[in-house]
Amino acid sequence: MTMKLFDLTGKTALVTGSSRGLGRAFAEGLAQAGARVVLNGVNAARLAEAAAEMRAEGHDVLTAAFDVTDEPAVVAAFAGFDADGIAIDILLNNAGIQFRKPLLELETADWQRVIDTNLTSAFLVGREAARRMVPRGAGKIINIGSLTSELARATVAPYTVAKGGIKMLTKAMAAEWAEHGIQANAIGPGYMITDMNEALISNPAFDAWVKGRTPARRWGRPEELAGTAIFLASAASDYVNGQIIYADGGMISVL
Ligand code: GCO
Repeated sequence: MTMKLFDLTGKTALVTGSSRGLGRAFAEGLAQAGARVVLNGVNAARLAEAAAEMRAEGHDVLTAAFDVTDEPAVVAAFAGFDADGIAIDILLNNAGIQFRKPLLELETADWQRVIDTNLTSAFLVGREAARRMVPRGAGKIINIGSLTSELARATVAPYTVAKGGIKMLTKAMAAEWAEHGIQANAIGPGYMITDMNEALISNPAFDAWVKGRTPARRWGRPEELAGTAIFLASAASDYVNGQIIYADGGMISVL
């Protein structure tokens, strides 16, 4: 019984921004739990490479190259899924960028680019997915937040605002879509070992700060987020809605 609860066999999961980094780790985890995975990104070549690697591991993988900030492209992508008979049962909104600069020096275009990529995309892709989940009376939406969904750090204001918005968008999705059998939740990763964080990891002072500020005294590994994603993507979370689960080594819980 227990394992059935976490079994994603027969389900199709779309993971945005999944050719590398956390998105790729989420895709691997959902595939290991039995899901067919649709990889997304803007670079078709990188997607094809990631798909080939995952197929070599025995996973059922499709690719869908589209820009999650481009509304016509998002609408067209889902029209393509419809035409191909692909029902997206699980949407994991992972796509995101980081841009570090003090607010006083921040260009509006850079602010907007981060908000568009990290927050508006979750609305655009979530809305298209939910338009198909509602009639089916079932669906799982997992938005990727951050420690900055709760706490601010200097020089990452647009990222922080977007991730705070992700937490509240998740609750808004739950408010409107839970009655249709859709569970919308979020994951808040801690400081993870990713390309996006390379500049921080290789900075001895920042590395020391993360290790001192995190009860687990270490950075997280992307694959350590997979279990939380599988839980939120599976029947095990059918009565969980509007939540954000932090997988952060305890950082958000301590001063
Ligand atoms: C930063 C980092 C963070 C982490 C993560 C923490 O510049 O502080 O990029 O934003 O990536 O979001 O949860």
